[in-house]
Amino acid sequence: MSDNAIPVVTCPGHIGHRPQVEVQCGRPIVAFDTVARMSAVEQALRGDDRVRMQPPSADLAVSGLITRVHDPDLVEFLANAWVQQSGPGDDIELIFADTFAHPGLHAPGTATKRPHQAGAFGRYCFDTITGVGPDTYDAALGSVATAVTAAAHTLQGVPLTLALSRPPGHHVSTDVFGGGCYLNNAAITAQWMRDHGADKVAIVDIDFHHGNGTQAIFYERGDVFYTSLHGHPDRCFPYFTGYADETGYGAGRGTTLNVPMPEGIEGPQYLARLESTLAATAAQRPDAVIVSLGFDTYRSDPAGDALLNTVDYFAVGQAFGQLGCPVLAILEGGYAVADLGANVRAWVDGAAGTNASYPGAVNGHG
Ligand code: SP5
Ligand code: ZN
Repeated sequence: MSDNAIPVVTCPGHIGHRPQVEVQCGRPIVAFDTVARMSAVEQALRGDDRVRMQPPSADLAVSGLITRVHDPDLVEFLANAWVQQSGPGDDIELIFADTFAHPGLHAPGTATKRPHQAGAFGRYCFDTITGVGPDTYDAALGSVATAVTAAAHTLQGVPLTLALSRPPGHHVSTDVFGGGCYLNNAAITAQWMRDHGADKVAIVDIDFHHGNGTQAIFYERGDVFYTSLHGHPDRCFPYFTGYADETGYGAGRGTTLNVPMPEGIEGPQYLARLESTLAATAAQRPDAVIVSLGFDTYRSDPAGDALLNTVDYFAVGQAFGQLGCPVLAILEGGYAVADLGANVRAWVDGAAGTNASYPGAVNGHG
């Protein structure tokens, strides 16, 4: 452990969030976002002497930060959902929506925010894969605290910091959650950095899925640049966002950049897209870059159809390490648990400029 160690902030509260099931296309399946994901990542980084692992700051007043980005009604729903909607004596372990506030459902001219308590889940959630259990909200709060604790290092100029946030966050907009996410860690953290001295923040989202929530939160703002590489919405969750013609609006015109990718993309083609995305990011001259760091672009990941190898994450990390501004990586998805730890370590090796030997790696370009 040295003075220029890489801060890695852990997320102790995540273990309370243990979804057993999610429903994909009407079929109940074993939930993707397991506790084991984070154990794999922690185990891969623990004992790495470049890294200084630390828990989130206990005194962080997270609730005030969250409503800088999220609608207080969404936060209140999440805080109370389990208690209000799980029946007494029920042996249910997770609650879901059964009716969604689809725009076509509302009588013409009426508010879209019908407050009916029984329908609240379908008002605030957009899918059937994001259940709420007894400790989900506390875990989500801890996940935010992890990211913001890490961001304090970034604001002090630390070149590389990691937040091992779980549950992930990038699918949550101002007032709608989904995609296995409950509170938008990256967006809340970007806002916190703006509130604490950063004039311009860029978010580079390399989770396999489009970060519809982060995009929506900053779509009409010029102070937070959002860019994403993701599976094309013509075939990939969350389907309705992430097209290349979504480029921002109003004051945010030109500060959203989407790069939808074809099925089966391999490392070299992926890295070429990443390089031009990062060039556009650097051209914004951000004070800091937040990486929404998902590993579901891995070739054996069950949630995506990209074909990256472990060595490619070394090259991806290198590209971020060469940006020339402080980088804060916040974990998002990544469900190939057996290789997740190695993939995270490869990314850290690349971003930290470690002279690791990765078979097949070419300096600077993987
Ligand atoms: C944070 C994160 O990575 N959330 C994304 C989770 C996406 N889960 C995939 C959902 C895909 C559903 N499509 C299944 C098609 C079978 N009919
Ligand atoms: Zn994802």
